[in-house]
Amino acid sequence: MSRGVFILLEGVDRCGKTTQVGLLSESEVMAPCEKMNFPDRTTEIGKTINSYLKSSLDLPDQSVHLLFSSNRWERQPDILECLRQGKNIVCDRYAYSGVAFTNSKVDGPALDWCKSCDVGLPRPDAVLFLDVDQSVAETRGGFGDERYENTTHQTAVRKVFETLKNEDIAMQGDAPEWHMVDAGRSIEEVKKDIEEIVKGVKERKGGTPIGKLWEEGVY
Ligand code: NYM
Ligand code: MG
Repeated sequence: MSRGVFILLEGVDRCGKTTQVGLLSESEVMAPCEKMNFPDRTTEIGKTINSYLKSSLDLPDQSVHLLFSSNRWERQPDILECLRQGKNIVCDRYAYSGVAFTNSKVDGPALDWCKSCDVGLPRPDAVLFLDVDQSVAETRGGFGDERYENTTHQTAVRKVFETLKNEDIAMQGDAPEWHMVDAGRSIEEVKKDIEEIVKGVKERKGGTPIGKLWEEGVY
């Protein structure tokens, strides 16, 4: 039995990720599929993260960064088991959000420090970046409800995503594939585009070993 593929959807807040993760998880191209999302607010660590995002708890930037990372590590065994059992994973945010949202803070921790916490996690086969104009994202419902949801921070977050994309492209062979998806279109158009991308990823990555994130090229 071949392993499952690990598809990650990333982007700024209100880019439509959660909608598309839901649709992709039900699409036949991903069957059998396990849907995951980070932060996973259901765990004890996730509940603390939720309090931080709702601004009912303050923490130093490094401390909350480690909680976000730890929230991924606590799902590491499940991710590996799924992939080994031949189940595909579609994931709503992962370590890329982790690095982008922390490193983009004013006087935030350095990029390499941010990345180091997630080095060795199961590596996604592909990062699908849902790209939407910041002005469009901000008109979508709920923008501004949580910490980080302001124009200045979101603009800085985009720049770090761009850096991470370029680093992965420079790593070539073993890095996740990056695909920029124009998420300013209708839900149906974006969905079709994503499904086509995923078909290609399955063909290219299906038979390869499960990789570890950011292990080569950084240290
Ligand atoms: N976020 C998400 C981080 O700051 N670090 C992380 O590691 C992850 C996974 O949490 N603004 C931020 C991005 C979002 C916020 O995510 C909540 P969501 O997908 O809106 O529930
Ligand atoms: Mg959000």
